[in-house]
Amino acid sequence: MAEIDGGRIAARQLKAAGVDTIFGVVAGPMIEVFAGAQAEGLRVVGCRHEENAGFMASAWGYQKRKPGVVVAGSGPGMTNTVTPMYVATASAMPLVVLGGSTYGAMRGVGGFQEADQVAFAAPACKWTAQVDSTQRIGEFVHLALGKAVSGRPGAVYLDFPGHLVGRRIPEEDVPVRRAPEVARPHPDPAAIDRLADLLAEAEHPLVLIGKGAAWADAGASLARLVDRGIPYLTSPMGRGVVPDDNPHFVNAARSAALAGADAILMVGGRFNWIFGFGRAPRYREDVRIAQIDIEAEEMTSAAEIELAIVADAAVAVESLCDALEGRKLATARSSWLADLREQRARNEVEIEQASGLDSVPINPYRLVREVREAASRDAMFSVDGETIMGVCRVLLPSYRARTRLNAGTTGCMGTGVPYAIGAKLAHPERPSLAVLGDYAFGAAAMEVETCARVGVNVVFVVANNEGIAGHLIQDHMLPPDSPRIASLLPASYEKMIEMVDGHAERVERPEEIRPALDRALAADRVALVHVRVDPKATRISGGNYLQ
Ligand SMILES: Cc1ncc(C[n+]2csc(CCOP(=O)(O)OP(=O)(O)O)c2C)c(N)n1
Repeated sequence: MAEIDGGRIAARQLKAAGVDTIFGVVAGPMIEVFAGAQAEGLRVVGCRHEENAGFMASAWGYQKRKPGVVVAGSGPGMTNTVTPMYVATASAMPLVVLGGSTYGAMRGVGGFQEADQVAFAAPACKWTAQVDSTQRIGEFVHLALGKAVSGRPGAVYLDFPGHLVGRRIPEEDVPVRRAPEVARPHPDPAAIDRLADLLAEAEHPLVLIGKGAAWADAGASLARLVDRGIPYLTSPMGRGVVPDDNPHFVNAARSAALAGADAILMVGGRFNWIFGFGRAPRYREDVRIAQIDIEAEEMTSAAEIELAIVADAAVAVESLCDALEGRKLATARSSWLADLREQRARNEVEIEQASGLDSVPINPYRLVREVREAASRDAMFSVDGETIMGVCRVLLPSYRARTRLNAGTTGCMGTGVPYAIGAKLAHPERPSLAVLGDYAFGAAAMEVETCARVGVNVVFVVANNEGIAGHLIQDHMLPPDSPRIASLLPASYEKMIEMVDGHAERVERPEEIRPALDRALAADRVALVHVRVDPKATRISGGNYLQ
């Protein structure tokens, strides 16, 4: 009778769920899972650190609308995945970590790499479990995959005691489970009518778009809604759900929009720090707030929500558009939209001016303008760093849902490199650019070797301002004459790509940026454009770098 080991059982279940790529660092006791994945025809991306594997898988899953899967070895291999699990849950990205743990007979007596891994994972995850037999591995993997994408996506952790992974059992004892087709939750029609009244009667309505709308692919419905004449703002990763060149997009007049709105509809976002908690002083005291979210628990937050609709964002917004069809909106009689457009134009003047500077060392606004002009509309951007992320926020557009990845809800540096790799593996046909500070690049730089080895042609753009936020923290926030702890060497980062025979560019002058970017985008291999930018340059506008 044919036998099968626990690793192969896990791999079969992954394949049945449509997962064709997994990430990880090969280690015991999960060798059989990696081997099983290869035997089942899955692509195994061997990474240089489990944390990076976790971020790559999160980005891959977010792009594919499937669970991203990481396989990690026991002890420190698994604990290295805790940060990506926390980030994935906070940023609503679907991530499944399969972690090997110490063998049963060694538990409690100082087994090799023994750790309470489920306890490490628990606060970072929406669900955790430990496999209890080889027979049930497929079932547990099925559960883990489903939990990661159900409702609001997030991280789940499944623990594999080592002795269960390598054990062989008769093949016919192993059923493969099929993922359910989950219909999109529809909204209550009466609530949609109330929401239509709320927006139709408001003089200063505003729509807020979060990455839940990106996940739900609500772009077409949202465009139909805002095109009725309603301005909208997005969260950083909600960019592109409605293309940024929509005339109702007012992120550049964000403070004025939040402060002036009398009725707000939040779609797939949260009233956390990114949206100023949805209350005064950034909002009007008397603002009326409605919210559409897939999670009922989201409706109890810092903000006072008047009307909460638990539903899929795309379906709910489409129903709302139908309910508004043929109705006149009170805002059409006000100057609300025109005023915000004027404010937007005023705010953009200084930024556009900075982006035209041809000073040496290069101003970061000039760099990002060149990136904007070199990239195609379908480009995917991963942005990571402090100053550079703030500059990208105001200058770099997005035109499609889920093409913008950044440090997210947790503000996690070190995501940019792996996110760009995960996105490229999900959509090899689209350009994937990572625009990174020198610290942010360094946090995961060794993954350039993964790119070269696996054949992932990401373009890394490193804005090197010689430190954490350039010299800002060192010179203005630390005591004068203190050791330069926030500074970094002006290292030759292009050499890190030469090391793996990638395409390397070093740029010192503004006129060199565009040709270097064009060559990097055309190179048929991983590429890095190292740009020396002014360490003294800071962001122009106020607000947090993520907002
Ligand atoms: C994991 C993590 N560690 C530390 C921080 C604190 N932090 C915020 S921005 C930043 C680095 C910014 O420097 P860089 O990436 O060079 O970009 P720049 O601001 O210079 O453009 C750090 C370390 C963080 N947000 N996340």
